[in-house]
Amino acid sequence: MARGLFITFEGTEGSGKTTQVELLGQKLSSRQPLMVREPGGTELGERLREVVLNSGMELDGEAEMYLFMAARRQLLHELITPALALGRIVIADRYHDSTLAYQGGGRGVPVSWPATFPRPDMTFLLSLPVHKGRERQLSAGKSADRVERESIEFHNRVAAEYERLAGAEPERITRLDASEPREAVHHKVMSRVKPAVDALS
Ligand code: Z5A
Repeated sequence: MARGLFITFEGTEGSGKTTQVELLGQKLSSRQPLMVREPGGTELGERLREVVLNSGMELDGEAEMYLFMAARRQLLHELITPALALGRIVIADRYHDSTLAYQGGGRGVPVSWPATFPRPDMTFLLSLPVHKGRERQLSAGKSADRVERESIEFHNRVAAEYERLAGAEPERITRLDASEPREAVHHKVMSRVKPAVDALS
């Protein structure tokens, strides 16, 4: 079976994931990559996004974890798995490492990696001090969602868990200094992505 290339971006808020996803998508546009963001990308995912991020509902941490994972499973089923099976490139703005970091590291919920969730071929962790990411969001005029409104201690635990995950899987997860200029970060992303893309054709 053909297997495309599955690339994910992770990091705390304002670390530049969406910026890097867009730059990479533009660079690889001739290959028409599938670009997705989490939670979202399907009708179920977008509805669950509203519930977990914007509804104001008080959620149990484990219930929240299952909602993120239900959205992910539907995204895999509808879009990611078929695209990879056709040999396409998939670029995801957050994936299961987010649940490990936020619900696992941040909330202390036990989170495992389901056997039916494929591991990305490569993951970029955009590493930035939490307060700098928040400053970027404030200067961009972005209002905080339910998770973003959590305490600085929560976000520091999330950042620490991301660092731990990167240390545990150095071959998959490339840690990048997200305080560097956008183009410098993109250049480092491309230096890892290009050989893998060349190997596809
Ligand atoms: N969440 C969860 O808890 N569990 C899960 O399983 C999943 C998610 C999947 C999703 O929110 C929330 O859901 C998130 C985790 C939780 N909440 N938190 N925290 P979202 O999708 O709305 O937001 P986000 O994923 O956190 O992304 P973001 O905050 O929008 O930021 P970003 O994508 O990392 O950054 P950006 O939009 O590319 O850049 C932010 C600003 O910085 C912008 O003005 C850029 O122009 C600027 N920027 C970008 N790069 C640079 C550099 N290099 N230098 C200077 N300025 C830069």
